Amino acid sequence: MGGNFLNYIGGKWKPARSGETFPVVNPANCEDVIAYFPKSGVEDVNDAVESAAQAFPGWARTPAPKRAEFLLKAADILIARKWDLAKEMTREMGKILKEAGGDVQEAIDCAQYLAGEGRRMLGAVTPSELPNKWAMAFRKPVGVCALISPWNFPMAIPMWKIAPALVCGNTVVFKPSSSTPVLGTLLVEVFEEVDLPPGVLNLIHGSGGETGELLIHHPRVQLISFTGSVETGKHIAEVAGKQMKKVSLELGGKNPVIVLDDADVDLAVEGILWGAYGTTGQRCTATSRLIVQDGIYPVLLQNLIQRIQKLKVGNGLDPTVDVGPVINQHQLHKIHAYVQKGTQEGATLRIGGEILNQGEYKKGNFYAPTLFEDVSPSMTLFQEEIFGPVLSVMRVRSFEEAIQAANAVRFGLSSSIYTRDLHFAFRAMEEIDAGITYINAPTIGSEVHLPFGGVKETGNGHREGAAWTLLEIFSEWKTIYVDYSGRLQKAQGIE
Ligand code: UN1
Repeated sequence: MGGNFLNYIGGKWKPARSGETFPVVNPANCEDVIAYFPKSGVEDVNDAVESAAQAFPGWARTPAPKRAEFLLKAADILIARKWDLAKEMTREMGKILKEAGGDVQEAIDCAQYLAGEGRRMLGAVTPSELPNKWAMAFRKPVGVCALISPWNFPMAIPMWKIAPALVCGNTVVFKPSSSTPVLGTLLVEVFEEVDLPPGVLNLIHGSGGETGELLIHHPRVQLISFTGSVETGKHIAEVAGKQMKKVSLELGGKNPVIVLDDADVDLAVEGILWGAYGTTGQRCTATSRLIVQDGIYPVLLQNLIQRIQKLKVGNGLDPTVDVGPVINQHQLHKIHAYVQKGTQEGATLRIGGEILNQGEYKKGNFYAPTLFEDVSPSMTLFQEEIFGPVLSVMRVRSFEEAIQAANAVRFGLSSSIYTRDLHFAFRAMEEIDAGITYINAPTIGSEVHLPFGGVKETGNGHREGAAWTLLEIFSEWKTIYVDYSGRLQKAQGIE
């Protein structure tokens, strides 16, 4: 690693036309500058979109099973390189090594799974209301897709978008987060190695505010798939709406775990720890609210706090570390501002609540795993996505009160309930307003072949993950009627 990285446009590696670059640093040691990346401007974006547009007709005509072969070959390379890539990911993004391995694995799973669509991509044949006439529908690609991915899953989320886009026959301009461009580049290099035709997958670096903005406005971009903040998502939806682009958004979460009196305490503690502090709380699916019934409250909180005290914060390459750094200084201070606001609003800070910047923590962006008690739905801590290792706890009397609290936010991504009572487990499945509900398991850990996404401000109605939901995003339906009667037949019974 090191030196200058480039954009990948039309099968060639190129700097930004302006020659300008930006650095990427290791969040566990900000003195470790990993590399410099092109700050792409309007000409670079135009070149990338143009190259995708030129490659589109040829790629759209390539048989889907052939397109899928590129995904399988890419998956094979990722398997061989899994732990090398994971190490680079820990250095660039901070998550602990075993989680980084999971991120690469999710990309592998996704590529393998979606390659199957190359031989499936089912359409529909259905009876016609008229004799001697066939009615059917098949899927066609959309066109040039702008894929804009976040930094928290630098390999999995790009693959969630690239694999379905490619297998459906679209061409792509991919802009990884400017915080994780190394991993974005390493992924594109894999597709170059398997000889994906030039122009089918283009890579462009730069910030969301500049490069991303140019990309979403480009008139030849027909589809935008974005994962990130609600605020940016709303802006993209507006831009896309005005230009009638297809748009798929995966946005924030404020994911609750409900623990009922009859729950297995140890199991719940394990799940809450993993959901709230795994990936340093930087998942859209992270557990950020804990809603606990009165009877189990004292023992659950006592056990949980004891376990939080033992979490080791540090560089994710150290195998004894549980919680890695926060992505950057901006996020670190944003987390701390939420924590200060929590105290001001009357929540009780039980553990953590501080930036760690002494000794071994001096050079990185580290935050102490934090837990607040006495949090109520009117507080900022309860409502806003913090994207850091901060868990807010609320005490409730009943299942009904727990559901009401769980639903009292503008997000609806993931959720969980710990109970041994089937009655309440099934009611939670139905009554929690979220795209995903886990029973006796944490809010994180979705599998690639099921719908992933949420309700309310978490998204705009699309789901990633499952092939059948992804195909709805990345393809268009074409309906065909074949009338072989040899005469004019009129539908709707018109004589
Ligand atoms: C995200 O946080 O944006 O369910 C994605 C999970 C992972 C995906 C998280 N499989 O936590």
